[in-house]
Amino acid sequence: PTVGIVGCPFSGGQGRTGVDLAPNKLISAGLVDQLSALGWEVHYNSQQKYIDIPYNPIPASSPAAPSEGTETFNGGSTSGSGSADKKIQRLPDEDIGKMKKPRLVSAVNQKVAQEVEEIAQKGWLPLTLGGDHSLAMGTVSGTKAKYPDACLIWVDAHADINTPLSTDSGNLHGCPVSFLLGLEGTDVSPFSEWLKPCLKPEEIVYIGLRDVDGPEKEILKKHGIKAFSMHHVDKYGIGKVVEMALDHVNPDRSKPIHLSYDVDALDPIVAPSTGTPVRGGLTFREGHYITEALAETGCLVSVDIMEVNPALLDPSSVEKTVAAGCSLARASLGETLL
Ligand code: DIR
Ligand code: MN
Ligand code: MN
Ligand code: MN
Repeated sequence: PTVGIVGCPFSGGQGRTGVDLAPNKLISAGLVDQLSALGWEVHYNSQQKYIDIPYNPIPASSPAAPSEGTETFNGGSTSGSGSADKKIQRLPDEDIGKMKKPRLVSAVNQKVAQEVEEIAQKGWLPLTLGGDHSLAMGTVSGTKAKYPDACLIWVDAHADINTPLSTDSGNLHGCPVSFLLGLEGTDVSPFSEWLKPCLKPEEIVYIGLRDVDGPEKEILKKHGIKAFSMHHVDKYGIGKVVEMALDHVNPDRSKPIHLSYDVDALDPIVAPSTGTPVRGGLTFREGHYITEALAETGCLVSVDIMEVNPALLDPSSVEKTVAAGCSLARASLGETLL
């Protein structure tokens, strides 16, 4: 089997820089060799296609210090010292309604959608390393282009289903699911120029929720979207929750599965270096059980590992979080304990 790693160094869907450093960190930690050792042929993109997007992603006042040799198209890349950067004309990216950095988020996700689709069309498994979770607009769109009947398993502390109308923060990493579903307010430029609603409410299931905004709860209820919160994990155990989740979106275990994994689903003790940690999360084993059980179905066709932020907290926290990102990727691609 072949995996195509889409490293996407993007932080424009939320307010904290550093999440753009995760793809390089996960690769530096040895992910390519680890996946090769599991028997995968591994292809890894250069991230080059993401650096020439012509929107200024950060306010002029932001301090910026990109590390040498790190290709980013957000935090720091506009500081003027990067040689690649000087060739890029930066256009303003004003808020649209409440949405922050809409042009940048849209342009990046359009490229991600193309890249994920290209990899999937070859019959390879796209493994997208975020970057923030707004990138799932692109990854899921790309997967759905190849596999129209794919279901989506969203592992997260958050529902990420705010609409451009309901969002309080304006951060688009809190909104990707509403765009994929085509909810009210998402038929808006520049997204509507490429992002077509591709997901039905009965095709998504959540695991790990514990920080859901009021309007998001209403949206989940209104559309009858299945969600297993941490309460359900406590009540039934993770084994039963994954079984019930699959029974909902994939009763015959016959449909392709896209797994979109936000590492903040894990407890902050397990994955501390992430932008919006919420206590009371999945244990290390619960978090990995989900990926192992999904790998066992043989239906996984696309995987996202999102929201690792190597710029947050101390070196030991970063190491834990990066290691968790790598081990979740390995388990999703079939690593077993025995
Ligand atoms: C919140 C937080 N619901 C928002 N969302 C986060 O900004 O819309 N998503 N952190 O990952
Ligand atoms: Mn989250
Ligand atoms: Mn998320
Ligand atoms: Mn988040």
